[in-house]
Amino acid sequence: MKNYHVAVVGATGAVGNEMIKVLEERNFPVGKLTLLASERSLGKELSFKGRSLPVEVLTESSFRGVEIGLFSAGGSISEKFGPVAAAAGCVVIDNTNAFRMTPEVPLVVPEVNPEAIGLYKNKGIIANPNCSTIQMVVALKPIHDAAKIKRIVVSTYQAVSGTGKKAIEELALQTRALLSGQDPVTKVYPHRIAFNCLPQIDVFMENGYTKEEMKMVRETKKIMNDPGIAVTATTVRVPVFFAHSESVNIETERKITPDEVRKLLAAAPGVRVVDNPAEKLYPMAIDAAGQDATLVGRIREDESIPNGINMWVVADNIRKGAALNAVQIAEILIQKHL
Ligand code: NAP
Ligand code: 3JM
Repeated sequence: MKNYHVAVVGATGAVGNEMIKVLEERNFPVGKLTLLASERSLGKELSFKGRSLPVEVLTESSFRGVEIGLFSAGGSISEKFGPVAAAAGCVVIDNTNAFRMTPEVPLVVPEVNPEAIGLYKNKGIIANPNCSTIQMVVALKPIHDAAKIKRIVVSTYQAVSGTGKKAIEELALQTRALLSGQDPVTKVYPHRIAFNCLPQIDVFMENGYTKEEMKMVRETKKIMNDPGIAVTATTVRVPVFFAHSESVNIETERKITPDEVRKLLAAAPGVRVVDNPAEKLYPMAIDAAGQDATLVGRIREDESIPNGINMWVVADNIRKGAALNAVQIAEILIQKHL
């Protein structure tokens, strides 16, 4: 079996760290691993399969001989270095917002549209969707295939780890400060996040929505290959460290019962149904953290319309929402396309 030269761009970050872990756990055939970050990380070492590897500074010549590049160092880094890597013959799997809506670039969730991966040939780039979109479409694709979803109304409860290492630290420090009667310091978010909910993720756009909300709207249509699905989103940051939760309301063309939904989802790849109200069992962030599956529960009829379903969808935003999804794409890429 062939081994590949893989580079992780943003290796010292929350997502990059998890990428290294997932490559190791899934025994991805890595021949050589190149770890890239900024000058700030010069001298750092990270461990992979029991060996310590140096972190190198990202430059335009970092991609010589690299076959697969997993990018998670922010949109502007991907915009600049993604095409450079692709020109050097590396297939870029990009975790940022940089190329998701570029028509020639496939936007992939392996459980939903693995066939799109072949389009990597267009630009040498495959985009990984936003974390909140990924877990939602994993849960909705089987229902869309069975009953055709006409409209989605989603509200998210997103963990601070989605903002990166500094935000994880900010929630911990603010919580400790407040519990010790001290003033909390706010640096990463526009307001205090400890003991609070912020109805703003990413920047505001002209239509009054945030960019994160519009990512969910546009990415869902592209991944499901159905521009006709109506999607509206409210994205909220909550004081949770790991795993995003989502209240998802759908309206379908054909009527589908909660039991049918449970049956479909029980057989769906990447989904675990956790739905037993009598036993107080439902998906929770503390159970999804560290797991690969997208947990779905609280499945019930929306009694306010003829064909409606409500559900609660939870997944680890750093794993399925980012690192795991990217490595799953890489696995299909090497099995079917390289
Ligand atoms: P993070 O913990 O803040 O890590 C950022 C990483 O980027 C670090 O490794 C950092 O290196 C590196 N970096 C920053 N500026 C750089 C530069 N000029 N040159 C080279 N490397 C640079 O953030 P994170 O949570 O891992 O997220 C990173 C990115 O991944 C986000 O900006 C976002 O675009 C994407 N992301 C995607 C999803 C998704 O849903 N698919 C989820 C979360 C994040 P240093 O340590 O040297 O600073
Ligand atoms: C998740 O470029 C940046 O500052 C990154 C902002 C960011 C993104 C993004 O827009 O790529 C932080 C966290 C995402 C994402 O997955 O969309």
